[in-house]
Amino acid sequence: MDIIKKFKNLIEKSSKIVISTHTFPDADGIGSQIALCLALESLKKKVYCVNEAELLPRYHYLDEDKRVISYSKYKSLSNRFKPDLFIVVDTSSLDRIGEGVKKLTLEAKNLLFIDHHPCPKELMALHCIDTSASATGELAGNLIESLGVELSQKLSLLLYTSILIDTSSFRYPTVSGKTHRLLAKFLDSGIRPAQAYNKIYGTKKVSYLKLLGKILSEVKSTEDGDIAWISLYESQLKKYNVDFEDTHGFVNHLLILGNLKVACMFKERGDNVKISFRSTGEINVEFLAQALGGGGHKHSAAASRRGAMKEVIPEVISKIKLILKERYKDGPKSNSRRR
Ligand SMILES: [Mn+2]
Repeated sequence: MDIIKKFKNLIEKSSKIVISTHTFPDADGIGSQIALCLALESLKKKVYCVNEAELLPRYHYLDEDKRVISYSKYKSLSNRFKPDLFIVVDTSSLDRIGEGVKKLTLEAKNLLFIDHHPCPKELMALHCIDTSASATGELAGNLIESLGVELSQKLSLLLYTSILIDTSSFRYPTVSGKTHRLLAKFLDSGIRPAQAYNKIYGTKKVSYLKLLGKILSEVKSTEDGDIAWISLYESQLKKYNVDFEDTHGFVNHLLILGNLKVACMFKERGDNVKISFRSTGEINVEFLAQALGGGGHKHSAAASRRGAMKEVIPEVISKIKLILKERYKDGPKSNSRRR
């Protein structure tokens, strides 16, 4: 396999490696980053995990050995080095890793993206990018195995969590037999699904549930049920004392609706509205997000729009209506979920 060859060649040539991920990292970015770090260290490589900012406390359990440091901490280290290889995981855009970390990449001899987000073919050819992978964690797991490194419990929990979070508990179309064969190896290491699941989803307070209840009780949908959406205001986060970062999964609750094609969540964030899109399969929400200046995957994407909620919501919903109308103008498609 081409990606594996590329990766092994680069690793063989490198002894000093820095690994980073995008800003506001999720468990896929962090899990893949730390798993790769531990695997490469077991091969006697010198490795630093450097992110633009420190990890949020909620992710500390993934980083027991405190391997991830902030850019400013790294700059203050006396034994920092010029890396032979700089690895960026879970994004293929240097604009997404933060200003400080971006500067660090210039010091490296080689740069490698390990990612599963859609990107130009040219970039894909030069890096370890596989858009068919369910998560960067799946890719990282394959690469780690190719190095002959054992999938220990520690590595397995990190990578299992990566895939769990990026597939919304293994429900997205990117989850394949290959994904599950890798997941089986993680379970064989001794980790248990509940162990990973509870750390990610089982840590909330009653106030969180009340906010979720409030948001879901105000769900809106088009008459035919093709589109459903929820909205979250900053004043509500304050009132219920919930962290913005904890609300990303709210939109997934809409996926239980029978006739649904596209689910959206609008989140007020200062002068911007963050929009999350989910598709139940037929509609490519990546295009939708791109049309609004964002991006993502076919089944899950996001964009950000300047303006007030009351302007952005109707604008975006009418765009989606147009897209659906165009797609279904010749009558319903035969592969429709409801039929
Ligand atoms: Mn990811």
